[in-house]
This record gives sequence, structure tokens and C-alpha cells, in this order.
Amino acid sequence: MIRFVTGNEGKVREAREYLDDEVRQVEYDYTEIQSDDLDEIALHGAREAFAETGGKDPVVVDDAGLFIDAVGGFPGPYSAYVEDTLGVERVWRLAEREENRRAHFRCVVAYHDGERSEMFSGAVPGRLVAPRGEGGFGYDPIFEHEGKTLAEMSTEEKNAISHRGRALAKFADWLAER
Ligand code: ITT
Repeated sequence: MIRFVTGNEGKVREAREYLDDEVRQVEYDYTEIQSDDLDEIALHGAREAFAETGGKDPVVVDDAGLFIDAVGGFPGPYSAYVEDTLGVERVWRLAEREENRRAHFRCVVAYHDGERSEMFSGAVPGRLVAPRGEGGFGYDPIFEHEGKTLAEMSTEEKNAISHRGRALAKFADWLAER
């Protein structure tokens, strides 16, 4: 069993679709350290969550962000804060003014089992568009990849191309090899 430490059900839904192991959601508000590096944030979170939540089963923390080329990678590691404060629609308004609307999502899945720590990352390129689609979560409606926004894809379709899907695929391979 893997304990997925997150308040975001969308992440858990995507992980369940990928992993053969049972995935249990654990809501523990780990410290998100201030860093430009998603690896560091996720690894610190996984170690803290393992130490503080008291279980024996391995934990996974997933830290993700949207990086917009024209504005120096904003909102990047601050994507959750910007979604809560500005909101997705206004992030689109910001990108709308730019000629270059390219962006990418990045995701780091950090695993910790009390002894070992491992990290798996993934990215997906795309461009920002006016919101479309009802699926997914977060910035999915404004992020288009090969003609469709991530919110217009099923979980399976999104996993096949997404930052999280790519990180989870590496994680699943590693789990299977152990
Ligand atoms: P936890 O920290 O509890 O896991 P969170 O949603 O705050 O949940 P992050 O800090 O990793 O997670 O999220 C960064 C932001 O990026 C947040 O606003 C998410 O909604 C958004 N995000 C993450 N993955 C995404 C995805 O696959 N599609 C769209 N938006 C995503």
C-alpha cells in the first residue's frame, strides 16, 4: 500500500489509474519549503510526512507546477498559491496578452519509506488557451496539448501524455523492479 499525501483528489485519481499497488489518500499538510526547485519541495515533504504521520507504509508526495515561458516560468512552484489568489481565468488573461503562449507543466513524485528516498519527474509541453473542458483539475482547462486542453481529456488520455503520467510511469516501473 502507498500513502499519497495530498489534499488534491485529482492527483490521487490519476495515481490510482497508474499504479497496481493500493493508493490511499492521506491528508497531512506538510511544509512546502520555499524553493524554485520542485524536487527539493517534494522530497522535504515526503520525509516530513513519513516522520509525522506515524504509519509504516511508504509515502508519496507530488509537487507540480505550471511554467509559462513568456513570464519567466511564473507561476512555477507558486502555482497553488496563484490558483488560490489570482485564479485560473486571470492566469489565462495574463498569457492572452503575450504573443508567445507556450508553457509546460512539471511534476515531481517523491517517495520515502523511512530508509530510501526516490524522485521521479515528468513534464508536458503545451500552450495556454481560453478555458475549455470540464475534466481534470487546476489549470487543465487553459492548458492545450496537441489540440485538446487537459480538461477535455479523460483521466486515461491525460495520464498518457501528462507531466504526472510521465512521473508515475517511471515510479511504477521502479516499483515493479524492486
Ligand atoms: P497538494 O499540495 O496537497 O498535493 P496542491 O493542489 O496544492 O495539492 P501542488 O502544490 O503540487 O498541489 O499544486 C500546484 C498547483 O498546480 C495547484 O494549483 C494545482 O491545481 C495545479 N496543478 C497540479 N497538477 C496539475 C495538473 O495535472 N493539471 C492542472 N493543474 C495542476
